[in-house]
This record gives sequence, structure tokens and C-alpha cells, in this order.
Amino acid sequence: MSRLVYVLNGPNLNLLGKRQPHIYGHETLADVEEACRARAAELDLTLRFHQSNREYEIIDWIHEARETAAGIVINPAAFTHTSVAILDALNTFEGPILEVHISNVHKREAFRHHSYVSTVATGVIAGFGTQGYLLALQRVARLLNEGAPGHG
Ligand code: CA2
Repeated sequence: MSRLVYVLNGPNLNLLGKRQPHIYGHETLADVEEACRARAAELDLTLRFHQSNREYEIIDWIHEARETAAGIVINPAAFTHTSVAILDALNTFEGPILEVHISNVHKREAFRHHSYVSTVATGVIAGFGTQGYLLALQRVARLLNEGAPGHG
């Protein structure tokens, strides 16, 4: 059984820790990746960690994950609120999908309150800062340990 998890990050998250720290905190995406890798090792998960500003790249990684991965943790960033294409791709994935938002999107502008991705996600974490990624990995590991459908 695969224990591979894709951690996917959408547009502008490459700026994490470099702009708007009052909303997204001081940690960079490289810090988040390092923390995810450490937590994954404890949970006996293997990670692929990616970020892109291009919708099609995120879709291609989801297609790749269909073939190999047991779970997906995704912060689709602004594509959360706009992308039927990412929703359609995620709908083809059989394992757990955990949607993560660093900020509490429900406390922010109304256009951030709707998520296409939430309509397919197994679970959603918002407003826990970058700790949300680690909690999502913990949840994926638990679901896989309990025999959630995944790849292989
Ligand atoms: O809270 C989240 O994680 C979001 O997914 C972040 C997105 C936003 O569009 C969503 O509504 C909520 C924005 C990511 C932009 O990241 C930046 C990080 C630092 C500086 C500027 C942008």
C-alpha cells in the first residue's frame, strides 16, 4: 500500500513569509516544506511537495497523484474559489483529500467563503496557520492506517 502523499500549493504561496505576515505569518514555504517532511517521517509517509502559480501544473500533479499517491493535501490558494478544473481533477482521485487554508477564510471577504475544492475534500482546515499542513498530514496518516482507499 502506497504511503505517498502529495502536498500541493497554489498561486502566490511562494511569497509566504515575504509579504503580508499579518495574514499568513512569518514562515516561508521552504520552512513549511521542512516541517511537513519532518512530520511525514514521524508518520511513515513519503512526500511530494509542490507549488505553482499555474493552474495546469496543479492539475498535472493531481493526475500524477492518481497513479501513485495515497492522499493529497492541497492549499489551492485563490484557485480554491475559482477553479472547476481543479475540482474536476480532484474528483478523479480515490484517496483522502485534505484542503488546507492558512488563514480563516470565513473571517475574510465574502468571495473567500465559497470553495469548489471543499465539495470534494474529505476534510478542511482553515485558520490554523501553517500548522494546518501538519494536522492534515496527521489526518491522512490516520485515514490510511484505518484503511482508507488509496493507491496500490
Ligand atoms: O489562507 C489561505 O491559505 C489561502 O488559501 C491563501 C490564498 C487566498 O487566496 C485564499 O483565499 C486563502 C492566497 C495565497 C497568497 O499567499 C501569499 C502569501 C504571502 C504573501 C502574499 C500572498
